Amino acid sequence: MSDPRFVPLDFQRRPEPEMIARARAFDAEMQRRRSVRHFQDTPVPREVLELALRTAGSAPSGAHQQPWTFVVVTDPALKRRIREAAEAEERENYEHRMSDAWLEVLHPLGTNAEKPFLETAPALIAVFLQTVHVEAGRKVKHYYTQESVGIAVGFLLMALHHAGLASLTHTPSPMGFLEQILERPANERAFVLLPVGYPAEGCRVPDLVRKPLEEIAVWR
Ligand code: IYR
Repeated sequence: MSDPRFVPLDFQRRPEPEMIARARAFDAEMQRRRSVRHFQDTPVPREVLELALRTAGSAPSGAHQQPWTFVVVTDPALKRRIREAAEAEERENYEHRMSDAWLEVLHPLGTNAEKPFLETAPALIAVFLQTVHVEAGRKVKHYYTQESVGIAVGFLLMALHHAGLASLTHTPSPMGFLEQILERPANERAFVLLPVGYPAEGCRVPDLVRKPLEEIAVWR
Protein backbone atom coordinates (compact mmCIF):
# COMPACT_ATOMS: atom_id res chain seq x y z
CA MET A 1 0.00 0.00 0.00
CA SER A 2 1.27 3.51 -0.80
CA ASP A 3 1.68 6.07 2.02
CA PRO A 4 -1.44 8.13 2.84
CA ARG A 5 -1.26 11.66 1.43
CA PHE A 6 -2.23 14.80 3.34
CA VAL A 7 -2.87 18.40 2.22
CA PRO A 8 -3.37 21.61 4.24
CA LEU A 9 -6.89 22.13 5.64
CA ASP A 10 -8.85 25.03 4.12
CA PHE A 11 -10.46 26.46 7.29
CA GLN A 12 -11.68 29.94 8.12
CA ARG A 13 -11.54 30.97 11.81
CA ARG A 14 -14.27 33.56 12.47
CA PRO A 15 -14.77 36.05 15.31
CA GLU A 16 -17.35 34.80 17.83
CA PRO A 17 -19.99 37.45 17.06
CA GLU A 18 -19.81 36.48 13.39
CA MET A 19 -20.07 32.77 14.28
CA ILE A 20 -23.17 33.44 16.36
CA ALA A 21 -24.76 35.62 13.68
CA ARG A 22 -24.13 32.97 11.02
CA ALA A 23 -25.41 30.14 13.21
CA ARG A 24 -28.52 32.19 14.06
CA ALA A 25 -29.26 33.01 10.42
CA PHE A 26 -28.71 29.41 9.31
CA ASP A 27 -30.96 28.06 12.07
CA ALA A 28 -33.69 30.57 11.17
CA GLU A 29 -33.53 29.41 7.57
CA MET A 30 -33.58 25.72 8.47
CA GLN A 31 -36.51 26.20 10.86
CA ARG A 32 -38.56 27.21 7.81
CA ARG A 33 -37.89 23.89 6.03
CA ARG A 34 -40.95 21.67 5.87
CA SER A 35 -41.74 18.41 4.17
CA VAL A 36 -44.02 19.30 1.27
CA ARG A 37 -46.59 16.94 -0.30
CA HIS A 38 -48.21 19.33 -2.82
CA PHE A 39 -46.10 20.64 -5.69
CA GLN A 40 -46.46 22.86 -8.75
CA ASP A 41 -45.60 21.06 -11.97
CA THR A 42 -43.27 23.96 -12.95
CA PRO A 43 -39.80 22.68 -13.92
CA VAL A 44 -36.88 23.56 -11.65
CA PRO A 45 -33.46 24.73 -12.89
CA ARG A 46 -31.21 21.76 -13.58
CA GLU A 47 -28.21 23.75 -12.37
CA VAL A 48 -29.76 24.12 -8.89
CA LEU A 49 -30.28 20.35 -8.69
CA GLU A 50 -26.72 19.75 -9.88
CA LEU A 51 -25.29 22.11 -7.26
CA ALA A 52 -27.41 20.59 -4.47
CA LEU A 53 -26.25 17.12 -5.53
CA ARG A 54 -22.63 18.30 -5.40
CA THR A 55 -23.30 19.44 -1.84
CA ALA A 56 -24.81 16.03 -1.03
CA GLY A 57 -21.67 14.43 -2.47
CA SER A 58 -19.55 16.51 -0.07
CA ALA A 59 -20.93 14.55 2.91
CA PRO A 60 -18.55 12.53 5.03
CA SER A 61 -18.75 8.78 4.42
CA GLY A 62 -17.33 5.59 5.89
CA ALA A 63 -13.71 5.21 4.66
CA HIS A 64 -14.56 8.02 2.19
CA GLN A 65 -16.21 5.41 -0.03
CA GLN A 66 -19.03 7.80 -1.08
CA PRO A 67 -21.48 4.89 -1.33
CA TRP A 68 -24.28 6.82 -3.05
CA THR A 69 -25.92 7.33 -6.44
CA PHE A 70 -28.55 10.01 -7.08
CA VAL A 71 -30.92 9.35 -9.98
CA VAL A 72 -32.83 12.47 -11.08
CA VAL A 73 -36.12 11.56 -12.74
CA THR A 74 -37.93 14.23 -14.78
CA ASP A 75 -39.41 12.04 -17.55
CA PRO A 76 -43.22 12.01 -17.09
CA ALA A 77 -43.56 8.37 -18.21
CA LEU A 78 -40.98 7.24 -15.64
CA LYS A 79 -42.58 9.36 -12.92
CA ARG A 80 -45.93 7.73 -13.70
CA ARG A 81 -44.45 4.22 -13.44
CA ILE A 82 -42.83 5.14 -10.13
CA ARG A 83 -46.12 6.55 -8.82
CA GLU A 84 -48.05 3.45 -9.85
CA ALA A 85 -45.54 1.10 -8.22
CA ALA A 86 -45.28 3.21 -5.05
CA GLU A 87 -49.07 3.42 -4.70
CA ALA A 88 -49.41 -0.35 -5.12
CA GLU A 89 -46.99 -0.90 -2.21
CA GLU A 90 -48.56 1.86 -0.13
CA ARG A 91 -52.07 0.43 -0.57
CA GLU A 92 -50.74 -2.84 0.89
CA ASN A 93 -49.07 -0.85 3.69
CA TYR A 94 -52.07 1.24 4.68
CA GLU A 95 -54.60 -1.59 4.29
CA HIS A 96 -52.63 -4.57 5.66
CA ARG A 97 -48.98 -4.12 6.63
CA MET A 98 -48.99 -1.11 8.98
CA SER A 99 -49.94 -1.73 12.62
CA ASP A 100 -52.66 0.29 14.34
CA ALA A 101 -49.92 1.87 16.48
CA TRP A 102 -48.10 3.02 13.31
CA LEU A 103 -51.28 4.37 11.70
CA GLU A 104 -51.99 6.25 14.93
CA VAL A 105 -48.65 8.13 14.99
CA LEU A 106 -48.98 8.87 11.25
CA HIS A 107 -52.50 10.30 11.61
CA PRO A 108 -51.35 13.94 12.24
CA LEU A 109 -49.54 13.95 8.87
CA GLY A 110 -52.75 13.19 6.96
CA THR A 111 -50.98 10.77 4.60
CA ASN A 112 -52.60 7.91 2.68
CA ALA A 113 -51.75 5.55 -0.19
CA GLU A 114 -52.39 8.21 -2.86
CA LYS A 115 -49.11 9.78 -4.03
CA PRO A 116 -50.00 12.34 -6.74
CA PHE A 117 -46.84 14.30 -5.89
CA LEU A 118 -44.81 11.55 -7.58
CA GLU A 119 -46.22 12.86 -10.88
CA THR A 120 -46.70 16.57 -10.16
CA ALA A 121 -43.26 17.23 -8.70
CA PRO A 122 -41.01 18.18 -11.65
CA ALA A 123 -38.11 16.09 -10.33
CA LEU A 124 -37.84 12.94 -8.26
CA ILE A 125 -34.41 12.29 -6.80
CA ALA A 126 -34.07 8.55 -6.12
CA VAL A 127 -31.15 7.94 -3.77
CA PHE A 128 -29.38 4.59 -3.94
CA LEU A 129 -26.95 3.05 -1.45
CA GLN A 130 -24.02 1.14 -2.93
CA THR A 131 -23.25 -1.95 -0.86
CA VAL A 132 -19.93 -2.62 -2.66
CA HIS A 133 -17.91 -1.36 -5.61
CA VAL A 134 -15.75 -3.25 -8.04
CA GLU A 135 -12.07 -2.30 -8.26
CA ALA A 136 -9.58 -4.15 -10.48
CA GLY A 137 -12.16 -6.90 -10.90
CA ARG A 138 -12.56 -7.38 -7.11
CA LYS A 139 -15.56 -6.56 -4.95
CA VAL A 140 -14.72 -3.99 -2.27
CA LYS A 141 -17.18 -3.86 0.64
CA HIS A 142 -18.52 -0.45 1.74
CA TYR A 143 -18.66 0.42 5.45
CA TYR A 144 -21.27 2.42 7.39
CA THR A 145 -23.42 2.76 4.29
CA GLN A 146 -26.69 3.59 6.08
CA GLU A 147 -25.03 6.32 8.12
CA SER A 148 -23.14 7.71 5.11
CA VAL A 149 -26.11 7.87 2.76
CA GLY A 150 -28.33 9.23 5.56
CA ILE A 151 -25.89 12.10 6.14
CA ALA A 152 -25.66 12.81 2.38
CA VAL A 153 -29.46 12.97 2.16
CA GLY A 154 -29.44 15.43 5.07
CA PHE A 155 -26.97 17.61 3.18
CA LEU A 156 -29.18 17.35 0.07
CA LEU A 157 -32.36 18.35 1.91
CA MET A 158 -30.57 21.39 3.35
CA ALA A 159 -29.05 22.38 0.01
CA LEU A 160 -32.40 22.15 -1.78
CA HIS A 161 -34.13 24.20 0.91
CA HIS A 162 -31.31 26.76 0.98
CA ALA A 163 -31.60 27.17 -2.81
CA GLY A 164 -35.37 27.76 -2.58
CA LEU A 165 -36.81 24.36 -3.45
CA ALA A 166 -39.20 22.22 -1.45
CA SER A 167 -38.86 18.47 -1.03
CA LEU A 168 -40.36 15.44 0.66
CA THR A 169 -38.47 12.60 2.31
CA HIS A 170 -40.54 9.75 0.88
CA THR A 171 -39.91 6.10 1.72
CA PRO A 172 -42.45 3.93 -0.08
CA SER A 173 -41.86 0.47 1.34
CA PRO A 174 -40.52 -1.86 0.11
CA MET A 175 -38.64 0.24 -2.45
CA GLY A 176 -37.20 -2.50 -4.66
CA PHE A 177 -39.38 -1.31 -7.57
CA LEU A 178 -37.08 1.74 -7.88
CA GLU A 179 -34.10 -0.52 -8.56
CA GLN A 180 -36.04 -2.23 -11.36
CA ILE A 181 -37.72 0.80 -12.96
CA LEU A 182 -34.49 2.83 -12.87
CA GLU A 183 -32.39 -0.18 -14.00
CA ARG A 184 -29.85 0.09 -11.21
CA PRO A 185 -26.84 -2.26 -11.02
CA ALA A 186 -26.81 -5.20 -8.57
CA ASN A 187 -24.72 -3.32 -5.96
CA GLU A 188 -27.35 -0.58 -5.42
CA ARG A 189 -30.28 -0.54 -2.98
CA ALA A 190 -32.99 2.13 -3.03
CA PHE A 191 -32.59 4.31 0.08
CA VAL A 192 -35.10 7.17 -0.24
CA LEU A 193 -37.14 9.00 -2.88
CA LEU A 194 -37.23 12.81 -2.80
CA PRO A 195 -39.88 14.65 -4.84
CA VAL A 196 -38.49 18.15 -5.45
CA GLY A 197 -40.11 21.32 -6.75
CA TYR A 198 -41.97 24.49 -5.83
CA PRO A 199 -44.80 24.16 -3.33
CA ALA A 200 -48.32 24.33 -4.81
CA GLU A 201 -50.14 27.69 -4.53
CA GLY A 202 -51.71 27.82 -1.07
CA CYS A 203 -49.83 24.69 0.02
CA ARG A 204 -50.66 23.65 3.58
CA VAL A 205 -48.52 21.50 5.86
CA PRO A 206 -49.27 19.66 9.11
CA ASP A 207 -49.35 21.88 12.21
CA LEU A 208 -46.26 20.37 13.83
CA VAL A 209 -44.15 21.59 16.74
CA ARG A 210 -40.42 20.90 16.95
CA LYS A 211 -38.97 19.72 20.23
CA PRO A 212 -37.25 22.60 22.05
CA LEU A 213 -33.50 22.52 22.53
CA GLU A 214 -33.85 21.58 26.23
CA GLU A 215 -35.62 18.39 25.19
CA ILE A 216 -33.12 17.25 22.55
CA ALA A 217 -29.77 18.31 24.00
CA VAL A 218 -27.99 17.32 27.21
CA TRP A 219 -24.85 19.07 28.51
CA ARG A 220 -22.53 17.26 30.90
N1 IYR B 1 -44.43 5.40 3.51
C1 IYR B 1 -45.84 5.72 3.81
C2 IYR B 1 -46.12 5.83 5.27
C3 IYR B 1 -45.37 6.84 6.01
C4 IYR B 1 -44.53 6.44 7.02
C5 IYR B 1 -43.87 7.35 7.81
I1 IYR B 1 -42.73 6.69 9.34
C6 IYR B 1 -44.02 8.72 7.55
O1 IYR B 1 -43.35 9.65 8.33
C7 IYR B 1 -44.86 9.15 6.55
C8 IYR B 1 -45.52 8.19 5.77
C9 IYR B 1 -46.26 6.97 3.04
O2 IYR B 1 -45.42 7.63 2.42
O3 IYR B 1 -47.43 7.32 3.06
